[in-house]
Formats: sequence, structure tokens, C-alpha cells
Amino acid sequence: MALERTFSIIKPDATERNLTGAVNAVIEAAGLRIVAQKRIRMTRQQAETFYAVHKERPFFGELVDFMISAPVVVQVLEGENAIAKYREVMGATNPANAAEGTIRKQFAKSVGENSVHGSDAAETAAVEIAQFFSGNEIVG
Ligand code: RTP
Ligand code: MG
Repeated sequence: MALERTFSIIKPDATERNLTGAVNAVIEAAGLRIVAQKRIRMTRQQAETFYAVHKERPFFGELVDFMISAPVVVQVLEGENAIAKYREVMGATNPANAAEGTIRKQFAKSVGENSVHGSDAAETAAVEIAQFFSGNEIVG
């Protein structure tokens, strides 16, 4: 299995509660390596572009408002099967359905304020990484 990269966001509900390190500990314990990381305040434009796939959904406005409500930490994670592995480590979108030990089970507040994002496929991972990082900011 080849080394793969995925894009992660530690969302505002987690940064506000000072959970960046706690989330990173779960990521690293799962064998994923943080090869790029920065704390930013997303602009409305960045959040709308990032979640454009959901723009017709009823929760889109709420989601964009949430993503710009506090700083986020954007990351690139590297590892064997990193995309699927991180989705597993994150847990289900709704923390009520998330498995024991997952980030969302441990930390998420609700289906909307659910602590982390992770890419869902190789194509989206590449697009999402390129939205926030230049090649020389990623050190594998
Ligand atoms: P993400 O994209 O953030 O990694 O999460 P996901 O794949 O597990 O979930 P997705 O269906 O892509 O939804 C994106 C984000 O929108 C918010 N959401 N709110 N209020 C709601 O019913 C609702 N549904 C989704 C969540 O923040 C979700 O992570
Ligand atoms: Mg998604």
C-alpha cells in the first residue's frame, strides 16, 4: 500500500476548547504523520469555496458561519491508506453515531460542530491540500 496524503481541519469548536493537542495525539497514535500544519482564520470566501459541494444543502449557511467563527488548524496527514484511515479515526459525522475512541465520539459537540474534517477521496484530498498549502510547506 502506497503512502497517501489527506487534508484535515481541526474545526472552531475544537480550537476554542483548546483541543488541538488532544486531537493531534489521536491522529499520531493512529500512525498518521502531520507533515504540514498551520492555524488560520478562514475567510468567508475560503469556507464557501471549501464546502461548495454542500451549497444547496439547508445547513450550508450555518456551516460557513461556524467555520469562520474562530481559528481553525489546517493540516496535511501522511500515512499508509491515510484517507480511509483518517475517516475511521474521525468517526461518523454525527457524534451520536461515532464509534468509541474516535475523535468525534470523544470531542464533537453536534453533527454541525464536529471537531474535524477529513478528505473523502484522493481527488478531493489533492484539491483541498492545494487550497491551503503550497508544495514547500509540506515536509514529509
Ligand atoms: P467533513 O466534510 O467536514 O469532513 O464531514 P463529513 O464528510 O463527515 O460530512 P459532510 O456530509 O461532508 O458534511 C460536511 C460538514 O457539514 C456539517 N453538517 N451539518 N446540520 C447538519 O445536518 C449537518 N450535516 C453536516 C458538518 O460540520 C459536516 O462535517
Ligand atoms: Mg465531507
